[in-house]
Amino acid sequence: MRIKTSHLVLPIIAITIYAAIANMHTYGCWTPLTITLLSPVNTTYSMNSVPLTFTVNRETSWIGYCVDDQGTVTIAGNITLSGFLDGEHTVIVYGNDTCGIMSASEMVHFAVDTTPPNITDISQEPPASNVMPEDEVTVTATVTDYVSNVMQVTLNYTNGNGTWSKVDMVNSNGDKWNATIPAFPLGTNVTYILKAEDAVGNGITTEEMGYTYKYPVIPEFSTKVMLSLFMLTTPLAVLLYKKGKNAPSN
Ligand SMILES: [Ca+2]
Repeated sequence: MRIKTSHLVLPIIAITIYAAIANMHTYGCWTPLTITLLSPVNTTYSMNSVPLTFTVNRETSWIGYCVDDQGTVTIAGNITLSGFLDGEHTVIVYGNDTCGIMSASEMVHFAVDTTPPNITDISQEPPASNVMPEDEVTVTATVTDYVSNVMQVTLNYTNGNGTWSKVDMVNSNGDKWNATIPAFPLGTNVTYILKAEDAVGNGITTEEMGYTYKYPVIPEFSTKVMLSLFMLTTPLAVLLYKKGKNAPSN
């Protein structure tokens, strides 16, 4: 009996499907490849390197990762991702199972913040040249931070006796922070430093920025005496000037 080619089509298809099913069964292809990212997580890191850690539920033939949509990089397993700039980032891990089916982890969003806050516009009231014994001194500064928020700003001051006092500065208006140094006796030389810290622990002091703030406590009468002298001498000077102007010239 002669077998027509058309009679072979169905058996071949059946055998192919059976082989494929057997192969899928042998290699567990019925179970989808699941990639679970353990690190990084959705948070802000204070270092520019982050561990890339993940698990898979079955054998893989290929694994790769993609950071910030910058292309896929092949890896053999967990690694450390490095060289991140401060800011927001994403990462996703891809994998092929032994049946050649690709899966992907969930995309993880995270941030990197390695920079301490910026302290600017530091001022005090009364000014450093005019602090008298009864004066409390209010110190004001602008403090900002890139990526994470300003967590804490402190004012540290000393009267030169070797000990430092610390007071938390209050966020009064936008990026403005202020705190008060108590009054000190006449002749005291006060030194103060501001320290700021962001939400992930990056800190800086005004001393580290190269700024030192000092003021002496001066006598209370000095300004009043100066003012009285000014009020007394000014009319006298005007009078002498007018007299000189009106005097007949020789
Ligand atoms: Ca920061």
